Amino acid sequence: MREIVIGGAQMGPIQKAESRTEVVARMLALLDQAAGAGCDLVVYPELALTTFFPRYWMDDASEIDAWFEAEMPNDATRPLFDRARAHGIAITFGYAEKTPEGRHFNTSILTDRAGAVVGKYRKVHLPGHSEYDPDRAFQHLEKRYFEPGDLGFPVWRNLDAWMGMCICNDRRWPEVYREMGLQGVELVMLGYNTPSVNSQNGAEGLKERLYHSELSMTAGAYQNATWVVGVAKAGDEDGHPLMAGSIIVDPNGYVVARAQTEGDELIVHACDMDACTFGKTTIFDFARHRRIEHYGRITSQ
Ligand code: CDT
Repeated sequence: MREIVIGGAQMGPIQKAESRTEVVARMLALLDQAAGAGCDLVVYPELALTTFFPRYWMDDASEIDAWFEAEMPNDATRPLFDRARAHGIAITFGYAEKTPEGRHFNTSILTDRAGAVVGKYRKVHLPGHSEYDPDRAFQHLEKRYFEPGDLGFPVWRNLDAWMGMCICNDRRWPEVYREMGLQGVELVMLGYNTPSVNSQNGAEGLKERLYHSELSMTAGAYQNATWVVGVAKAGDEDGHPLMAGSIIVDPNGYVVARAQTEGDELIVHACDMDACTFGKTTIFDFARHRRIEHYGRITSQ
């Protein structure tokens, strides 16, 4: 049995005025709790270091860049890497990345137990819009502040398992799981910031938002015989509610751990990576059963 005890570190709201240092202190508290629970790996949300700033219209480059990290780790996040190394816990978290060339990505990284970065992913599916939209109840300007990711969907060997990452809206796209599934992924980790209401359809309630999130992750898990860990940043950020619903999903598509609150909350499950083997060698043995001659439209349109 290849068991990895995974902690999903859901985070409650981060207000606009909250500093990186204050946020990292909360992440450290969750990490210590995870160490106490015997975790080997902790998954934090998308854009874990700040409020979900794409809801704010900005035009000034320096105002925008203030939300981005030019290096990782940096002074604010080094304590997180140091504490993770001290506990021997691998971590993954999301942040806004500004490259040395001045490019902007919605990024997540993965470390090993020694705190070394072993993987980086840049969000491919950027929802929302790039210009101010007066018809929306609130803005979702990811297409303004980020470029689509340029790294594809790699997987990495870490903690004796094949691990991959995606970010928030990516979780709704079956191609994302399949790209990693074709590389034998056993654990997909993702964070999200999902508004509790649809900015373009006020009738769509929280119940439906939570259902679609869970449906996407449970289907991705089952159809690729992989564990999926989805972790929210939730709660009310300066009057803007984000939904919770963090879950750990097994390779049969069953939810085995679920957050109960919209605050900082750790969910934990001992995940056996060998539980992926049955699905990968039977119904979802891709090499034997896929019929790619009929899938041309998926990449040509
Ligand atoms: N952060 C993120 O990708 N959120 C989206 C909201 C979509 S509404 C524009 C999500 O898919 O959850």
